[in-house]
Amino acid sequence: MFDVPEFRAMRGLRGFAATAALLAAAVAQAQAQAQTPAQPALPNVVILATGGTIAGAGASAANSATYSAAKVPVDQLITAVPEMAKLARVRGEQVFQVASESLTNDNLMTLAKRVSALTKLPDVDGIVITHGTDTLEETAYFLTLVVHTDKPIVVVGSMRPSTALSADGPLNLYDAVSVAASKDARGKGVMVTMNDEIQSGRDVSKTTNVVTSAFKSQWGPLGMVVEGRNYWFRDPAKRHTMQSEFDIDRIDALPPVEIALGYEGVSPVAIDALAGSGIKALIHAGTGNGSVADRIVPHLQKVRASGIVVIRSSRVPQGFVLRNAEQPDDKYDWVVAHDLSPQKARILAMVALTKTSDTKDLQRIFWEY
Ligand code: DAS
Repeated sequence: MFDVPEFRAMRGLRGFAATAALLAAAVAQAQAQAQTPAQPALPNVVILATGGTIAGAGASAANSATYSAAKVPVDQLITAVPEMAKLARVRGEQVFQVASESLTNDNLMTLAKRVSALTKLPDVDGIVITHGTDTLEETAYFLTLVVHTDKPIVVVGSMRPSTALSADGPLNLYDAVSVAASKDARGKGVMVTMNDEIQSGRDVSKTTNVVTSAFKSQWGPLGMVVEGRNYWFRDPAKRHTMQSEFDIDRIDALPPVEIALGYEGVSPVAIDALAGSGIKALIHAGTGNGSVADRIVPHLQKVRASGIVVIRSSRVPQGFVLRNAEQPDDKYDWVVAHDLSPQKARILAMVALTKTSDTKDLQRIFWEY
């Protein structure tokens, strides 16, 4: 077809023109690449999944509070937020798949040892732990006490299941990976990203049991994370991670520590029962500034006399317990929990008791951590 000299000539010319155009395009691309600096390699972030609402699923999108926790596997959590791939090279491990109210001391130890091992790997730049919100604050505090690293570790949950309208999990997870991938988040202790805020794992608590703004610190957040950028407003005030005298790699087990609540009309039954159960310390979650009902004082004195450490905390979420104010702590040889909630005082007591049961040393530890 068209096999005439003129066409042959034209076809030759067209072939030459096409080759020239391809060459020109190749040269232009090479020049462009030469001018565009190579993109720096993305940081490596590992997501350790433990369960909770962030992995929850409800029957319908309208179920923001009625759902089953701990259903969605970690790989699905990652694929649900493809934008994270622009922040970091992300990979996931399913450590547990449970609602966090059911986590045990052994689970805490397993998780912390895995986190510690990962932080030692040169190709791990940050770690995210997805977690139920009920005990998230306890895990975050435990990790900040015992994991020796300045790499960012971020614990994250959600108040609504992944299947709900306006689910908060995907953005919380995106923020957590963003912070974990950030150089400016190094050395801040273990953090929690919820509702655009970056909270200190030590200070944060779940203060409301249904809203997405549930997580608050009485001393305020460390900062905020917005569209993948961190805005810092304060640093942690207490010892953590690299500055901690406690190291998960040298802890084999956590001693039993329990909590007894103070309230109007309280009887000594719970305290007496706990005292006989083999505990090493008892946290008294008192009213007001750690007050103890007068009929309870002799029972706590008996607990102390048996060798069990007594630690006065308060059921009141704000403020801190003053030593020798509501009770003569020096005289009774009791410890005060400072600003720690009863549940966080228990975490610190378990960790501290792996090293000392001397009450003066324990009180120092409660001032410093
Ligand atoms: N049961 C809660 C938990 O796993 C669900 C949640 O809020 O994450 O902590």
